[in-house]
Amino acid sequence: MGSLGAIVKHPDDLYPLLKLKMAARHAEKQIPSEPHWGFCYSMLHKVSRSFALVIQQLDTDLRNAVCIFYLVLRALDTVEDDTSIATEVKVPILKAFHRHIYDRDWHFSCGTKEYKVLMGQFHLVSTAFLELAKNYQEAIEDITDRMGAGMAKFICKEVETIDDYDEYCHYVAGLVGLGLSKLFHASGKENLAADSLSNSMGLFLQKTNIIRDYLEDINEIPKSRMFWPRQIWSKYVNKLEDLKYEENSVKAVQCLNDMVTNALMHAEDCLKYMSDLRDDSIFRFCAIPQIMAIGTLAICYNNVEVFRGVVKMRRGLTAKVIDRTKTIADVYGAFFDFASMLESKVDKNDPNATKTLSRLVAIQKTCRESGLLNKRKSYILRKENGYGSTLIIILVLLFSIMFAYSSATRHSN
Ligand code: D61
Ligand code: MG
Repeated sequence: MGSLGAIVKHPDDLYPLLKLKMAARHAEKQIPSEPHWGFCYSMLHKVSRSFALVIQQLDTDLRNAVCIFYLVLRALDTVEDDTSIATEVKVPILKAFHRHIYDRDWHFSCGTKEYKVLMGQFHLVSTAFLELAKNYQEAIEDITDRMGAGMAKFICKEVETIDDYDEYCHYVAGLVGLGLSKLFHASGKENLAADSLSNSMGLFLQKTNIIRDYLEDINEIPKSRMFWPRQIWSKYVNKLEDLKYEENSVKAVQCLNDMVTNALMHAEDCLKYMSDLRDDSIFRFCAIPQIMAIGTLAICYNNVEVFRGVVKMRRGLTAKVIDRTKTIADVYGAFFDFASMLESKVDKNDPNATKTLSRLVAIQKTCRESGLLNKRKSYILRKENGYGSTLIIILVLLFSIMFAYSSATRHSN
């Protein structure tokens, strides 16, 4: 659907979309003038528009550390993801990456498009890294070391069991959660969160990506990449690629629902992590991606389109999430709404229906027990399938003008 069509169907997307556009424009104007910091921030905008927006609202000193943390790990991930690099070249780079960040002369060319630019100019990221406070540098180095070693381990190893799946996701995303918690603590704004909760924040996001990106990853050239654990998909098909063929649609959707049910396990830890945050901008930075994740799971669940193309949240809905996520009450509200949407999509004949429903009920219970549900402006699902407030306001205005006009003409007669 074109953007105009989307707005006619969801008129109350218009205001948050415009607001988001202005915020993005404002953020791009704020790019620092020193060349290395300028490069880092403009790279951040090119590589991840959504993370760039949430990072932008952190205070300068923490923002710089998070920006470099992001770019260092994105560069490491570019090495991991480049399927054209031979294993014997790739593994040593992944393992030594945490040392390369201190070396302004280190350089390795790989990746495509904006990732290629990031790798080509990596010395500018190193230069900025070396200007960070020592405690930030140490946290970034430690996570880069552990992530690189974990990625190297999985270069030669497939994700077989659910434990392997959790272990892989720990390396590539759970560790980001641990590192961020360290940076938040180092900034003096937050208490240090428990590792298991920080890990869950990353697992929930990574598992959502892995579910949503099935088709893109399986079709990867020259070699497909597979992250769905055999222990789950082997219950439904003989080979992971069989899920994409039309004749297996029923099994494919059951497998997808099994994967979504697995991801939902982390939702309650995420709610606990977010409810412990005290700083407003750190809170928003953490909460926005989490709400997008549960929203993405809700649209992917029981949806065969995941095996046919890209299933993504509407841009307008994303803009609404960014606009309306201010407090923990908004998070409970969004999790409650998306859990309800998921609940309405569960088919009684799905092999995991009971398990899925019990996870959803648990999430709804946590949200209800917060005592904050009725304090919210009702959220996402509101007016999702009708005409929104904008249209109603326009109609009311139109009618009042007509009424005023007709009564004015009546009085003059
Ligand atoms: C609070 C706020 C943000 C959080 C968090 C807690 C906990 C964890 C994360 C963000 C990380 C979530 C990663 C989810 C997206 N997955 C990927 O990008 C995959 O690559 C993983 C390795 C590189 C991680 C780089 C990263 C990502 C987000 C960050 C960050 C670093 C630093 C600070 C803030 C956020 C994925 O990438 C390709 C793709 O998704 O298409 C992959 O290769 O599997
Ligand atoms: Mg990767």
